This record gives sequence, structure tokens and C-alpha cells, in this order.
Amino acid sequence: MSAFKKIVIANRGEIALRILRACQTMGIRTVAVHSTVDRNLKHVGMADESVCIGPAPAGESYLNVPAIVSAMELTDAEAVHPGYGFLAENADFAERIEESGFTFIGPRAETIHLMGDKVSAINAMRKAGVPCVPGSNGPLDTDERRTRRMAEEIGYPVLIKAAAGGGGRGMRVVHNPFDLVKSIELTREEARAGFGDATVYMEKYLQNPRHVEVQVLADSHGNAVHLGERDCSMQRRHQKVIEEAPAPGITPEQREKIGRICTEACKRIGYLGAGTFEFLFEDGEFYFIEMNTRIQVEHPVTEMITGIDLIQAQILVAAGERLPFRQEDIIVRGHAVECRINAEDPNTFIPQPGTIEAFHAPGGPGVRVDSHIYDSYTIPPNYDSMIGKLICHGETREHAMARMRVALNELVLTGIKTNIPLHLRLLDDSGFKTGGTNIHYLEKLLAKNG
Ligand code: MV4
Repeated sequence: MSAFKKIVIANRGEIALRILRACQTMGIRTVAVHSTVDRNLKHVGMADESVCIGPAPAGESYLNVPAIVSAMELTDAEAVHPGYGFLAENADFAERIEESGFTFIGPRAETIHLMGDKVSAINAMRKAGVPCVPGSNGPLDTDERRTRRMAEEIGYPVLIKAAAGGGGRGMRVVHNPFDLVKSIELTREEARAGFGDATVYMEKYLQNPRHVEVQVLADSHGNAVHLGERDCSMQRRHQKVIEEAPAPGITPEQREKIGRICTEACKRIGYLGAGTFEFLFEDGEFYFIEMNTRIQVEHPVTEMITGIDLIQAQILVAAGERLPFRQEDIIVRGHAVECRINAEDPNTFIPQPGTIEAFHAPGGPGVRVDSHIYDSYTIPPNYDSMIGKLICHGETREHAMARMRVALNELVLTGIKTNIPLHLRLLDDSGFKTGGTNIHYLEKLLAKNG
């Protein structure tokens, strides 16, 4: 099995290591591209070749498109895996890679562009039969009377969102008609300053939804499958803390229905690769909000319940191969939970880079550690504070949580502060134990208990 002979891994940390492991399993040679402060990353030492692409600031290294293209030429690589973050959802990068005669491991540049604009993403999905939040169905114009009528019809509270936003950036809730025009203008200004695009749209503001997302995979032969859903509601300031799959309370019938809607939409738009349909889930209904055209941080919980290697599947379909399984081959088994381990103060959430003194990974049945850290590794201050993920699978949700508690207690990580104490607290929290808490749960819990 060798879809490609050599792949450049255009990322760092745990996801770069995860991609490297998939490549090695497939017999594909690897090139690590890294910044000057990242020479000691675990995957850099393990890769067949490595190329330094610039200094510590990501803008000059991990976002340095000419340097990455040069590294591909220099090493005679055929494809690039962007991981998540950095250039993963940059349509210009994907286009540039394809123009240079290489393969971008991900969707077509046109698809990334379509999904990057949230208004065009929602319109494409609505046309493809995906249920969306009641809203403006397009950009807001300057017709104040029309906008007012629209908000009345949708019903307050409404949410003004930037088309170029996403992931929680550029949104404003409007509770009454008196604040409407002012709020639209403020959001427009933020959007113009932040994204260089003042386009905004309106949606009904769902007050207590859960964040449930559907994982899909599609090949270039018109096949698409879904791998069930994940619940990512346990978050703080748009940073996910714990994710799980399946989502508590979703029945197999609901899963199959929303999954089929997503796969049909994939076929309709000619989607290629791995993708995630983000939904808000409230009162038993799914409402599409955004599509992510990348592999996500939380992909392991889906891998644990389906047994499918999502990175391997991404590489295969990028090479033009057919998906090696059909929908009926994908069976959700048991439950999986992921705790993101951050190098941060567990109370203030302030990042705490530094040198790891000792690291002992937990183990045993159903326990997976996706992390690049090792004894005496120094975490640079220049990047995200996530240093790894602990993922546990069990026959039931309770079983997975029991394994997670054991694994978190077994894990030894000294020399730096981490959010492990927060995870242990959450595992003992009655709301979390019951399952199905909404997107506001963690922030309210922290406000109450500190
Ligand atoms: C919403 C919403 C309520 N109603 N849209 C935030 C991130 C971006 N992906 C979309 N977001 C939201 N959109 C409507 N119509 C609430 C949020 C939201 C949220 C969504 C998912 C996960 C965490 C969140 C935290 C705050 C707000």
C-alpha cells in the first residue's frame, strides 16, 4: 500500500506526530518542516528528512507558503498534509500546492473557499438539504426597514455573525429592536478590521444548544460516508476542553438521518477528504452552522468508536483511491472521551510553557495518548498550549469515563502546570456525569466554583 511515496507534514506537535505515524504505517516516507525553535519536536527526530522553514513566529515558518513549497521541491515530495490550524483551511495555500504540481491532502481549494465564507457555506448546505438555523439566508444589506422586518420574523434574540468569521470570532447577540442597527454596525466594523470583509448575516440566536458535529469522509469517485457524531459542548471561550463520541442521547435513528443528510450534501458539492459538519443541537433538532474542511483535534474519539484511521483515509482519498469501506461497514461501538491536555494554569487558564521534568504516559485497554512530549522537552511559548490528548474508549459512557479517571490519575507530568486538575474535577461533576450538557455549562460552572 503506497498512495504516495513521500509526504511533507506542514504542522507541529501532536498532530504532526499523528500524521507521521499514519505515513509510517502506510510505508510513506516523511518530511518534517519546522521552525528554528522546533528542532527538538519528537516527529522531527522520527521523520525521514527535516527542513527548517523559518523562525519561531508562525507567520514566518508554519504559515510561510513559499518555504513549504520549496521544501517540497527540495525533498521531491508529492503531497502535503496540513494537519489542523495554520494552513489547513487556507484555500490560497491549497491552490498554490496544486498549481505547483503537488497534492494538497484535503478538499479542493474551491471547497475550502466555499466553506470559508459562512454565508456561502450555509447557502450551499441549505440547497443540499442540510437543516440550517432560521436566518437571513444571505448577507445583510443597508435596507434598515427590511433588516428590522427580518429580525421580527426570525424573532429576538438574533445573532449577527461575520461571514468571514467562524469559530466564535465576530458575533454579537441582539436582544431587542433598539440595539439592532447599532449591533450590526459594530459587528460590521469588527469584521472589516479583523477579516478585511465587512459582510455580516443574521441568525436566530439559540440560547442553550449543544455543539454536535458529524464526521464525514469522501473520495473522488462520488462516494461519501459518515462516521457518526461527536459532542464538543464542554468548552470555554471557544476552546474545547473535553469531547466525546457518540453524543449522549442521540439515537441510532437520529445518527443515521443526520449522517445521511451530510453524506448526500458531500456528494452534491463534490466534497473530497475528511470534513466536519458543525451543528447546534437544541430540543432534538440539528441546525447547521459551519463546515470544517480539515482533520480536527478531536478526531480520535471517532477513530476509537469506529476503528477507522481517519488520517490514513485522508491520504488514500487524496491519492485518488476509493474509500476502503462503505457506510454499512461503519459500526459505532462503545463510547470514547478525549481530554485535551494544555500546558496552562488550571485556575487562570494562562499558558505555562516550560520544560517537562518527567512524563509517564498511562496505558491499558482502551487508553490512547496522542502527544509529542517527552522527558526534558521544552514547550516553546510561540504556539498553542495544547501538549497532548488523552483518549479513552469503553463499552459504555460510564466505562469510558472510569478509564479516563484511572488514566488521568496514572499520568505523571511534572515541571509544568497543566489543566489535568480541571479534567479530574469535571469527571466528578454531576452534570457532566449525566451527559448532554450545553455549550454554556463549563463557563457557568467555573463562574460558580472558580
Ligand atoms: C450560534 C450560537 C447560537 N445561535 N449560532 C460560536 C462559534 C461558531 N462556530 C458559532 N457559534 C455559535 N453560533 C446561533 N444561531 C452559539 C454559538 C456559540 C457556540 C457554538 C459552538 C460551541 C461553543 C459556542 C460558544 C458560544 C456560542
